[in-house]
Amino acid sequence: MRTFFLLDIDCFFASVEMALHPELRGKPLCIGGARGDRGIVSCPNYEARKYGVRTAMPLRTAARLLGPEAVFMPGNYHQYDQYAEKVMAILGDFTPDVEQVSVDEAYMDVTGCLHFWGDDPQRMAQAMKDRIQRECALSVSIGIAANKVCAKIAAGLNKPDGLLMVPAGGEKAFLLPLPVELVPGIGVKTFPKLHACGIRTAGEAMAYAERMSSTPEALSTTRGGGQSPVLSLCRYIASCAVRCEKAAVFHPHVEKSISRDRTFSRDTSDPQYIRATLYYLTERCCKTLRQDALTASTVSVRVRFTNFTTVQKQAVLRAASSNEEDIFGTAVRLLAQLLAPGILIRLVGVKVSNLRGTTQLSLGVTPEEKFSALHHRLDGLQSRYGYATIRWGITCGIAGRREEHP
Ligand code: TTP
Ligand code: MG
Ligand code: MG
Repeated sequence: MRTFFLLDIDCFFASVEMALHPELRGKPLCIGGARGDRGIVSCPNYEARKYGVRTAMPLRTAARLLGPEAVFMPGNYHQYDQYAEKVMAILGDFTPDVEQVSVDEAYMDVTGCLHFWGDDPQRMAQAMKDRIQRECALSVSIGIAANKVCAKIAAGLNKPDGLLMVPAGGEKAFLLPLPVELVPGIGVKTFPKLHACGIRTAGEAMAYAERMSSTPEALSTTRGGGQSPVLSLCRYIASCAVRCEKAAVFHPHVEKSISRDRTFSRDTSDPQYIRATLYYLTERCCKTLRQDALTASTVSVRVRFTNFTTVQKQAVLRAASSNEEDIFGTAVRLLAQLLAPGILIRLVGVKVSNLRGTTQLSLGVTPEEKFSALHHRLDGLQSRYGYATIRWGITCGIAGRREEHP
């Protein structure tokens, strides 16, 4: 039997802002843009959630629901990364088995460390929460269980500032009454299919899996036939009640892709401005690649028109790269294929994918290596003295506009 924790920071982006600006505490707060901007809310704090504001809601809808005393901020992603790193480092002091699965979330296998805490997982989790609160001024929620799925659900059930343990052996009783929407790993499009079969809770899914296990349909799967998506989902849910991860197999989290996009405050057809914005977004992707010692081999560009139609094109680079010269060179060619003169667009975005780690030693000899060395120097200067200290001329066209978040 093993013990897993899932820790998730409560309203992460907003919590960092409240940690940095304590005067914001107690007020509804939305991260994602200024009040009245056209973008969406990326993180509302819990005061804002009381008014029905949710992640991905348009900022303007949020402003209507919240009234004038609410605070809106574009967000400082560099700060959020730093806070996430600090929290993850604290987790590493408690257990070596930390698997970060998103910016503010990590699984831990604490089985081997529990004896330090009198074999009391809740004591260990409380100590973790206290230390994060003391050192980062952030509140987190922790779920504890014998498998990762139950730990994840438990962390979400008592947010914010939650600590919930599923007793070993109590996984089935814990899952039975929960709506299927709470089980992680099921796509949103599948819920209507479950509902159509009268399955709304995990318990109903388990009963369905059991009922169907002796039907001809299920038997056909044992002969290599297909299994209905509903049945396989119900079996997956049933497996969550008995699933005891034997050992933690942790892989360092490697992003599959990195993307940045920008919704303009006013639709535009200005090619220079769109190009400058695309460069700026490419630069942000490249900085992340360099920071994580990754290179990308595929670039894609996305454009959304005034009528919300979105088009996308992608291309493979001649060689994997993290340099703007290669990636923007390809991105701007793709952009040219997507734009038409005079046609207004509301969003432009760039994505790099097919990522892999850079293992080769750079000797600074080839032009690519020289560019790479230059970019690393610029990254260092910009992160130390600010983005505007030294910048490529092409981005001067967007300087001072709200689109820019260094
Ligand atoms: P979550 O942990 O999903 O959400 P949260 O921390 O804001 O709130 P909760 O208390 O429910 O955990 O995501 C972490 C951060 O990632 C969040 O603060 C903002 C960002 N995010 C997005 O930018 N877009 C998204 O669609 C989601 C879900 C999150
Ligand atoms: Mg969170
Ligand atoms: Mg999260």
